[in-house]
Amino acid sequence: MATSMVKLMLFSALILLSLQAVVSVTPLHFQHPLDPLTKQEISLVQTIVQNKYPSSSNRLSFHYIGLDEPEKDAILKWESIKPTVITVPRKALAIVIINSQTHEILIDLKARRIVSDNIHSGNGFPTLSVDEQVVAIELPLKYGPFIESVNKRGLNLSEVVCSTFTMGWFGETKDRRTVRVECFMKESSPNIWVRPISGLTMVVDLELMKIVQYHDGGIIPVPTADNTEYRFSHQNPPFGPRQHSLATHQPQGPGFQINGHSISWANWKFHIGFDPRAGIVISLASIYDLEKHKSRRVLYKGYISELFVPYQDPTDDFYYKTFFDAGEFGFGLSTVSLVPNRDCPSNAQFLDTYVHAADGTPLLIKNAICVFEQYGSIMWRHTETGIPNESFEETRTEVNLVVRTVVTVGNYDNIIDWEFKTSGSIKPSIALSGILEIKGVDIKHKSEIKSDQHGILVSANSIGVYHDHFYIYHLDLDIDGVANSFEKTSLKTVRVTDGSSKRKSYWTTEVETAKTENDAKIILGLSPGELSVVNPNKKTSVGNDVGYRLIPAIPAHPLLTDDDYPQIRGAFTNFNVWVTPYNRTEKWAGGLYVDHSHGDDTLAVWTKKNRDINNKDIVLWHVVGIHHVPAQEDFPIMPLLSTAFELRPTNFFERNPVLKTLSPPDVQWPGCPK
Ligand SMILES: *[C@@H]1O[C@H](CO)[C@@H](O)[C@H](O)[C@H]1NC(C)=O
Ligand SMILES: *[C@@H]1O[C@H](CO)[C@@H](O)[C@H](O)[C@H]1NC(C)=O
Ligand SMILES: *[C@@H]1O[C@H](CO)[C@@H](O)[C@H](O)[C@H]1NC(C)=O
Ligand SMILES: [Cu+2]
Repeated sequence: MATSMVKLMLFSALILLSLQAVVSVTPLHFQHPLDPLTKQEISLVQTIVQNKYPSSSNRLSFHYIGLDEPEKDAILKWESIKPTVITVPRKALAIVIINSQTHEILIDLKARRIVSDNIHSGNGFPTLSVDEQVVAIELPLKYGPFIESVNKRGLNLSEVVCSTFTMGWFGETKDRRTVRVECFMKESSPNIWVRPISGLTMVVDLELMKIVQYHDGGIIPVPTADNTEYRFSHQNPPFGPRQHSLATHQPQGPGFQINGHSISWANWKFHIGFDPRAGIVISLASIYDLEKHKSRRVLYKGYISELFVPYQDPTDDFYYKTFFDAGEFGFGLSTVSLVPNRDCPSNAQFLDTYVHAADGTPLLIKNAICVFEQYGSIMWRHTETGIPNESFEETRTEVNLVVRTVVTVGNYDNIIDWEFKTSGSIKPSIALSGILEIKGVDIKHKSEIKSDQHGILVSANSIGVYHDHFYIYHLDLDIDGVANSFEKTSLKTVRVTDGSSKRKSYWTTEVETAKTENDAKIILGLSPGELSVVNPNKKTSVGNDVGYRLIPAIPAHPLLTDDDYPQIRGAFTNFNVWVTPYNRTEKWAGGLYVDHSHGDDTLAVWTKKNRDINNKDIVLWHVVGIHHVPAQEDFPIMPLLSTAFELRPTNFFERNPVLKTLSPPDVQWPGCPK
């Protein structure tokens, strides 16, 4: 009886879950002005552009179709007056290559008309489309000189798989939309990335869609397929270690509600947007203050603006590998479906989303985002042993909310989490998995290495090339209001020289408020201190400015020289922290057109204006980096490597905001005696 009851409950929970999924894809809810474009809206963009530029007489491909975000003022007004009273413009931006020219087409979705249509004339090209890459990777298989190279190596052409790689920019003045194509051997293992056919240079012109440059630098053995398999169904025993199930059982159901793309959970409310380029976008995050009886804004908008991955091998095969994954390939376009029970725990709920194909057709990404609660550590505790005969303990369980997506760009998988804590912290984290980019070499053992191989021999004939992963977060914090300041609190040693203490030294703090952008360019390192965004117009009852502190990720600094082309393009990595005044168009830290970019539209360039940031609407940028010296454990597939930072309230609340929190009720497992 009890079990069938449980089954019934589970069954209805499943129905609820699937209903939730349906709700998320059909616009039954009231549309939020920050909601990602719907399937219908993407189709509308496609139709409007095709009507102006009929495909019978024009060659067009869509490289971006996304929400043209309303001005912040409009959103804030909408939010305060409530949705039914005020309408916010609903516009889409389409970046379309029409007859080899890049158009920025702004479309009013309500009026169903083109607002503006401008041709981009600066440097750089839009995000690549998946469709053109699919065509480009087929070209070598029909290209005589390549077939000859394959035959010369005794390889089977039917087992060759190719992939596209953006070319970067190395000072050329004449630019064409080109990509490099490299090929790999499939054969008995699907792990193509560790089996490159090295030594070939192939360049495809994407406008002409043909191979325009080819060079065979000589035969280098393709690494063996042995021990490169990672699919469970194709592996051989022994298996292990064994893992035991760990179900999260939520007898009262989930503690969060999803309404369209708006989430409410515990004391938090926020909106989940999605962009073909940025992927997941967290907006309008506010926390309810139990004492002030109101919701207080923390984050207006947060997302990953760019990911820069420069490889550190200067030779012909690799020098150009200086990727900008968000701008060149699109984090949204590269978002993959999450696997229930594996990528996200069994209590997760999923959101679907739409992106677009090169012809403008909407494409569904099922289970693109998951939301779930998980146990954290202890929220707070104390065991009191100091009161005679009255020892006791008070302890609170921490349950956090996680929003997760996975972005797979070629060989690498980026696990992107936004974790919310009831204590007021937001903890964004990045974790990497997937497969190393391997360079084939004629070396089977370390003892044969005579010169710098620019990486680590992770397997016979396989160099895992040195590289970095630099993510830059755009964090438009609005701490209890829009006007904020950026503060650096330095911890300084003070020497006692006047004999007033038995101590010879102590430390104290020194606070500086950044006046302009230059004051806020921070290289994190040895000098201890705290970085915070405060609202100088709002004070706590004892007079502190309300604020949020950045507890940064382990700092990573670029090692390339400032005059090196990739570093000019990726100059947003020059500092770990930057602050800019809010500007709706300054979204992409590496520039809007980052493929073949010249670095003339980066965060480093914008901030040269050294604008005023004191008591203004400001945006915090944080670079989260990983220097990757590969190791054998990263082969043939890499266990998660992660880094995180925290945005933590600092004098934002009057006291511990979870002082009166309720721990979750103890779980009585069905069928278990009490
Ligand atoms: C080449 O690969 C194809 C497809 O896997 C296979 O059918 C064929 O037998 C292979 N040819 C040789 C010569 O091994
Ligand atoms: C604590 O308990 C012990 C034993 O029950 C008793 O002897 C002692 O007087 C108590 N101390 C106080 C401060 O109450
Ligand atoms: C916003 O940023 C763009 C790009 O940096 C700049 O051209 C424009 O002048 C800025 N607008 C304002 C109001 O500062
Ligand atoms: Cu790496």
